[in-house]
Amino acid sequence: AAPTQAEAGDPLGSQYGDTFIQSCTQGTKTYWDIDRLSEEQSGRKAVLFVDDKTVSKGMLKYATAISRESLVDVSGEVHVPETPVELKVHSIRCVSRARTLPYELTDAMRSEEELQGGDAQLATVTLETRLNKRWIELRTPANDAILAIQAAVIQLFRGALCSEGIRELQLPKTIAGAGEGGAAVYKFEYHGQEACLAQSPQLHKQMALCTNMSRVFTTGPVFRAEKSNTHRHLCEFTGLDFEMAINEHYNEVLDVMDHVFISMFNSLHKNYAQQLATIAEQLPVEPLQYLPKTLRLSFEEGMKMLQEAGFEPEELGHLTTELERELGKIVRKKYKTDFYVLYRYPLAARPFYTMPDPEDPRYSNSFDVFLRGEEIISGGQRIHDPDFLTERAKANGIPLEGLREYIDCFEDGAPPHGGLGAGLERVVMLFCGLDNIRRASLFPRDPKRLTP
Ligand code: ATP
Ligand code: AMO
Repeated sequence: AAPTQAEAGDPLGSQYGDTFIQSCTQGTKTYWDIDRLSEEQSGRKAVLFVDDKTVSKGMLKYATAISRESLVDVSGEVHVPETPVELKVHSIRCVSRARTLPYELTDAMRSEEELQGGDAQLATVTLETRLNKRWIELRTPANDAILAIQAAVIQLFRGALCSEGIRELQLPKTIAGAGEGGAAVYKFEYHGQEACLAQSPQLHKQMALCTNMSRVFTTGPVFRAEKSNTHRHLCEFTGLDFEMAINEHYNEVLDVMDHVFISMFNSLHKNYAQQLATIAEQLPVEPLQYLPKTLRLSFEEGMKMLQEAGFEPEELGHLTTELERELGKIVRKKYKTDFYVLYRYPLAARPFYTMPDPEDPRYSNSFDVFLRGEEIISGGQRIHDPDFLTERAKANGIPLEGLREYIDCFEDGAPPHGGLGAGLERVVMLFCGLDNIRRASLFPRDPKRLTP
């Protein structure tokens, strides 16, 4: 019987999958905390105990020799049914013996800063060590909660778009050319041709709009070969993308973004409050502030705010990570929000397919969306005129070979369109206020990490 419905004295039956963490003795009883009673019990605290008045010396010796994190098969009875459930062991068998852990789970539940200040052995438990032993790290409640949030983010993204009647597409990852820029792409030999791993679904989500579909979305792995060893770049991440025909203005894309992400944040706060509290316990964070409708500021307004605060941003160039963060602080103070859009970016800072602003071609019909002062989404209107697209690709030094069909498809009638792309791990990292994107990925890939 599952101990949720159990009464004292019920037989425990056989519970495969129990994990030993700690033991202590009180009187004649030896106790273990177990953290994985069974799937439906997960998150419920439980203890096992062996009473040496009722079991043989041999069995007690066998039980106390089982190492922490081993998996055991236990039969016995429910002694105390309320949480923490107490289970009295009649017999126990070790199913899989764990090696001595490189560090205790109780230490894995502490932040690296805390560990740095303590014992010399524990000071070696850095993020790097934790990523090397990812499977151990992921036995802690905070990491489990991060993965629960990650699963919810992709589900809520999909749910919000499906509820609008937008169709999900599966798009190729093996493609002929670099979608986002020439340098940062993984190339490989594909049956005698050179191929690339898609840096985003950009080309094909746009081509999908040259059919009868007017709004589409897709989720899936994307690959970036930049040697970006930063807290927020991965070499492989999960892209959350949508693309739509627009009637008048790329604000229509931002309206969909608003619906998807505000409803996502509301739902995460409502339905994942427990997980967010668990994460914040180990990795403290300021509560996220956001408005019912996303604040929209022009890039120029943003630069002006930075200048007024004494910074010197490039007015028509790239906004550095440091200045993005500074702007985040200024916006939070002035508008009480950590979630905002900067629109009308300088054209020079955007990919070749971006539509220039018709009134001032130094700018473009594009935007980035920020959460806690860092970019989580990029998007905008695309060029749908094939000649102009070719001209912009050439001007940006993008090789045309892999882009021929992409550009060609706009010759057969293409609607004005726009869209956006978010990075799942970035959204999770910044929503939860994590200091490093690797904590938001089950098995992160960066320029120095291809394993585990
Ligand atoms: P994204 O690729 O999401 O836009 P980003 O905002 O950091 O991430 P861009 O502003 O588009 O990147 O910058 C262009 C490229 O430079 C990115 O593909 C990114 O991988 C890389 N890059 C950006 N910031 C850094 C950084 N601080 N260190 C190393 N590489 C960076
Ligand atoms: P961009 O290159 O800005 O735009 O990427 C879109 C979003 O993907 C995430 N992201 C990353 N996450 C982890 N590691 C990386 N190296 C990384 N690079 C990007 C960020 C970013 O906002 N095709 C356009 C989108 C569009 O216009 O529709 C694109 O890929 O969250």
